[in-house]
Amino acid sequence: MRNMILVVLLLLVSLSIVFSSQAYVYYVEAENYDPDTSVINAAGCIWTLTENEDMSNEHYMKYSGAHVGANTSLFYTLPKIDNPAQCKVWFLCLMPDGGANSYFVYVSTDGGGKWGPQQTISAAETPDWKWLEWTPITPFEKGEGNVIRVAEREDANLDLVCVRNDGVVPSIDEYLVWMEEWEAKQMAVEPFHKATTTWGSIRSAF
Ligand SMILES: [Ca+2]
Ligand SMILES: [Ca+2]
Repeated sequence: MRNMILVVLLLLVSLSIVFSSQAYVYYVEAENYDPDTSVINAAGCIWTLTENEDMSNEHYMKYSGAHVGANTSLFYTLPKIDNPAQCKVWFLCLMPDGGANSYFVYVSTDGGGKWGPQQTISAAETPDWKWLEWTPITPFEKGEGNVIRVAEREDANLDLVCVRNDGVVPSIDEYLVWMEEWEAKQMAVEPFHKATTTWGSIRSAF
């Protein structure tokens, strides 16, 4: 009996080591911003929820209006991070011209109370949706409380956000597999109430 208990304890310890060293990968649709804190319309600055069947979840956030610098912001609260080292953020975005190829971005590690310095991220303009990488200068912290803020700087559009520490470039194919596992995990811990999303027509070209 004592041996049995020892074996079970060893198994639990090794399982916790395996899980704590797992890569952190989290995806969130741009349109699933935190509704209570995000500001999508202020003083002529507007993020519009836009339908497009080629986009992930058939929606993306389109910015239009004045460029006064971070007047409107989309906030994304990240789930608990066990290993924040090497964490980077990726945006699936559309930056079609020189007036639409940048965002202002920020990190908070205390749930949005204080924010790290503003960063500008940009990429060469192209007519295609692409993954833009961001290495935050404010490092994420272990645990809960990490929040990303994406604010307008130009007219760049946003479809999907990914945060990860495994150095891998995100893809829609990976996201679809990840989403199934994520939804199964959510169903295991809480009533499933966000099943309205349809994934059938997501373009697989990314
Ligand atoms: Ca520009
Ligand atoms: Ca989307």
